[in-house]
Amino acid sequence: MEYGKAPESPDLALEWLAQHNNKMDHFIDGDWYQGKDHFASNNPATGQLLAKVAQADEKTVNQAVKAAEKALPKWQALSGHERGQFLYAIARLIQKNSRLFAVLETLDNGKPIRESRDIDVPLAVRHFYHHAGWAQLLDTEFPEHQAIGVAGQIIPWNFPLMMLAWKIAPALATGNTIVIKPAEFTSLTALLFAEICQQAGLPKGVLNVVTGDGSTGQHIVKHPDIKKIAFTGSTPVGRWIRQATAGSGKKLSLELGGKSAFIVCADADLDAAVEGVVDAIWFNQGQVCCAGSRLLVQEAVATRFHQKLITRMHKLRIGDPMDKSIDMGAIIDPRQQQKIATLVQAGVDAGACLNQSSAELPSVGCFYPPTLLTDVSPSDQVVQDEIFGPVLVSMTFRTPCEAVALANNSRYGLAASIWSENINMAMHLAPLVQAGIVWINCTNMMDAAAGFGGVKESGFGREGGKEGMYEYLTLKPGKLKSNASKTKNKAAIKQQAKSTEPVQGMDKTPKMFVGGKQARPDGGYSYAIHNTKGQLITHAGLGNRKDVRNAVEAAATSKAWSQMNAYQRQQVMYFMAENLSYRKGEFADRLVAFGHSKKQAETEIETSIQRLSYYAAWCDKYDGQIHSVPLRGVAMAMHEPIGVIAIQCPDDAPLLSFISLLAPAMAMGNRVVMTASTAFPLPALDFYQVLNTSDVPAGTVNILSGNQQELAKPLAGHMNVDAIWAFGADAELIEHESATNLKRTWTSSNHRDWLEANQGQGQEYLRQATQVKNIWTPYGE
Ligand code: TAP
Repeated sequence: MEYGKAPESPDLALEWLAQHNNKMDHFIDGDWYQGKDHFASNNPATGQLLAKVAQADEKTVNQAVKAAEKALPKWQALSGHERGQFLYAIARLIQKNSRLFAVLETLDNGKPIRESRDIDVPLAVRHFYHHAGWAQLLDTEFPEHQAIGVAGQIIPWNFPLMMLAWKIAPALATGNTIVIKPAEFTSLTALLFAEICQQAGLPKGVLNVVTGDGSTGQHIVKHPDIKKIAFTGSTPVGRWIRQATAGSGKKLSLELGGKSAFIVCADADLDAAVEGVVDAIWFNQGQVCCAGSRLLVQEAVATRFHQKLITRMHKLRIGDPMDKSIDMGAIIDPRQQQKIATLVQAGVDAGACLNQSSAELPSVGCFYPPTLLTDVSPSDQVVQDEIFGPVLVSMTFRTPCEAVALANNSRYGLAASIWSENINMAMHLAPLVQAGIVWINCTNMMDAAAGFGGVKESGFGREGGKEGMYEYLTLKPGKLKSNASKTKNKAAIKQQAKSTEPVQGMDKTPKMFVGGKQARPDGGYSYAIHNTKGQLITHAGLGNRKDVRNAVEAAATSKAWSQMNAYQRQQVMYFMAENLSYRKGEFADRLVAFGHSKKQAETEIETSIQRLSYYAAWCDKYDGQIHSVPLRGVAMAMHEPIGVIAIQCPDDAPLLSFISLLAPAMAMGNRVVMTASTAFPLPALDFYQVLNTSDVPAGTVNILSGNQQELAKPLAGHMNVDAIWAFGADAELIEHESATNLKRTWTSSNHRDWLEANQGQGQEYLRQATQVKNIWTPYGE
């Protein structure tokens, strides 16, 4: 049967553009703000000009930030209920104007009207309703938190309205004000949205939209009065932003690229899986961050599956995105089309077999056919790089173990899709795959109630769900002391500056602890340790980059701790508390030698024992959640360990701070590389005795000593370190170097009173020690 044409009328959107004389300005302080220069925004399906859009320079960005700052106090002073009412009004108004939004989005982006009408716009609406609810619940659900301030948000062109909603809704709900920049190719729905906010009566300056290219984004990133950057886009730009914001104290969330695996087991419902692939890679022309672009098929069914898939691929309809019966629309821009074609050609040159849809493409506009590349190798460029187009690469596997190895052989970790009629097998694979989202027998499921975001070079942070709310919140002042408060061990820290001069020769220097064994520093150097009166008490090993390498290797290859269940970890951690209790006397001597009074030493040790017990208790209680998504099935938010965490300990309370950071990381199943306090590393180095007698598997905890500043760079830059917490060393250096593999960072410029339970322990630590994986499983036939 042939399809007829079912075109949607563009008139509504064209009229809206005409009302603006096809020339769009910025939206600042509740009104239109004239831009100096304008660039063309074209319809990718026809190449025709839709409107001229303003280019924001530094002055315009400053203007927007000023308006956002001015609006902040009143916006924050509103009750959660009052702010929720605005979000609710915005949701209602988008719904009322949904046809206009859908048509404008399709004209501007080239995506099929069916998708903008049925997916993009409803999901945007859903985000505002969902977060209207969070605004209402803010005080009771996040009592210790408050808004960050002015949020700078930068979004890509593939889901312009949806990405905008994912960013703006939580920022407004939490009481932040906003400066947002849409992508250069697709600014129009963001400007229509600004108009909707005007209609909703949103106070002036709460939302500011500046349009422009990457340079506008750079001005936002670098603006000193912007306290939070939320970025969605490519990994290279995300990496630059990480470096540009290093040491600035800006909170950062990065939603970056992906190369998600689509795993088809031999027992899968193959016809359903074929439809899954269509949705995974040909939805939105494959310009989807979480696109299932790497197909992994079990060898036994690979030929049959490829045949079915190719047959289906030839039936896809490609053409005018305004046609309601079209499957695939236009690619965003001729440059992106060229990039796709070049990468595909490179794949073919490297030996891939090219299968392409035989559908006739429109003679004008920017189109690329659905493509399948088989006979590729795991290291091929087309397998490793994000193509961001309708191109699927396919490989085969024999065993589930091999499927996991292939799936994880990527620098990205955004999503994965697993197809099997054996739910035990699928649920076994889901935690093994390194990804922020796993879809079982489904794909591309998204909802405001479930967090979305990746691991590895797909970035960090989540959008949606309770987990997404924390991205726009910070702890209330008073919870932490500021830098101004004096550290207790000031004298020792001053002394330490002199004492890191290496001392030749080794004696009874306390050793470092690597891979379950005591280890001498690779360089053979030690440095002098003084007490708080400045008297020399002993020497400690001066670790170097080779010691870092050894410690990270030990942590990365030792998997036993992460494979233990929560109950087993809990037993070991209670055992650690017990063993520390047995050694109270030795640790007290160390602390007294350092300069503590006997009473201070006893208090610190007693609190350390309690803290170990506190996190032992949390091992089996920091549960995930079943999110209430509109699906006949479940979306499980699981708390997963991050992997290898490098932790730089502060100088104050040298035993307690060490344990306060070690214990939550261990409780959640991470392996750690601890860098002891430079000034007084002895209690941390002594702790190996507790570890050795408490059944902690070798490699789980590695302890280095030396100059933290020198160890910071190799640790922060190491590709096998997944997160770094810096309570001692320079935040700027750590954050800058962390951009290598986009590891998560937790740097604290505030001094903490480690003896205080509300500062030295709590769920903040557990959140830093985990990442949320959302696993979606529909049920029913
Ligand atoms: P990018 O080139 O990274 O652009 C994203 C946004 O950043 C655009 O608004 C862009 O402006 C701006 N930008 C460019 N250079 C900048 C700089 N130096 N400083 C600040 N801002 C800068 O990405 P794209 O090509 O638009 O989008 C595709 C990428 O986004 C893919 O990698 C895709 O996987 C990723 N993506 C990820 C997700 C999630 S949730 N993980 C969702 C959607 C897309 P211009 O457009 O004006 O250049």
